[in-house]
Amino acid sequence: MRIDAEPYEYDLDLKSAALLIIDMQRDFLEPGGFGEMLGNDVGQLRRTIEPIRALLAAWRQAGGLVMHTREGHRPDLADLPPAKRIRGRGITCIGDAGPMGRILVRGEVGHDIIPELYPAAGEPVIDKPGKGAFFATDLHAILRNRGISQIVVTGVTTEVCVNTTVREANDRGYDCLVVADCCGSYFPEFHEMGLRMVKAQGGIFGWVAPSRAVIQALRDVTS
Ligand code: TIU
Repeated sequence: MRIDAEPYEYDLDLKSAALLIIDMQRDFLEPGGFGEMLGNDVGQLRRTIEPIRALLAAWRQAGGLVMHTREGHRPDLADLPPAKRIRGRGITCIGDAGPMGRILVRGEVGHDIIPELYPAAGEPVIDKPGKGAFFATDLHAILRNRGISQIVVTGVTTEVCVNTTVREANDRGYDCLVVADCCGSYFPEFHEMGLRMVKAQGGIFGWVAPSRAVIQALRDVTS
């Protein structure tokens, strides 16, 4: 399945591919969570919801593997680096009570994935303590056990968790296709540069394509 991508076409093999949806959690996309705690306008990220929803529907329809990640920490905060706890130096810190429960803590309402993109039964959810989805998680083992070598990457934020994960994946030998309009940042210029960094130098970390190119390819195989 050829997808029109940059810097050149991406040859998607659905049986060897996973759609990875990174950190589409209330804590990043709704007021009162971690994103706002850091001083960000969470409205910047919400434009990604509809494109991801459409791609997710097409991917599920085609029978592809879907995986989700969530950034967050143990309720006892034993896995939280001290510098990360006070990041932003605001009034509230990770682990403090907020309107959606304790900020960035597993099991709290704010930590969970937004209802629009909620995981379906059987779709693996990876809980990660860091920015990269491979650090201190079983993502690599799950992908290998399922014979996955290609990752179609979506989610937030482009220059933080998406870029970190793509770099980790690239060094582990995965071919990453980043879906441009399905990623977002609190800073539009960082989003733009985050995508450019992936596809520069002949695709130094991977490929970039718009969701319409991926959805079109999926429709061609399912019709
Ligand atoms: N702050 C910011 O842009 N992002 C994060 O802290 N985590 C993710 O990107 N998920």
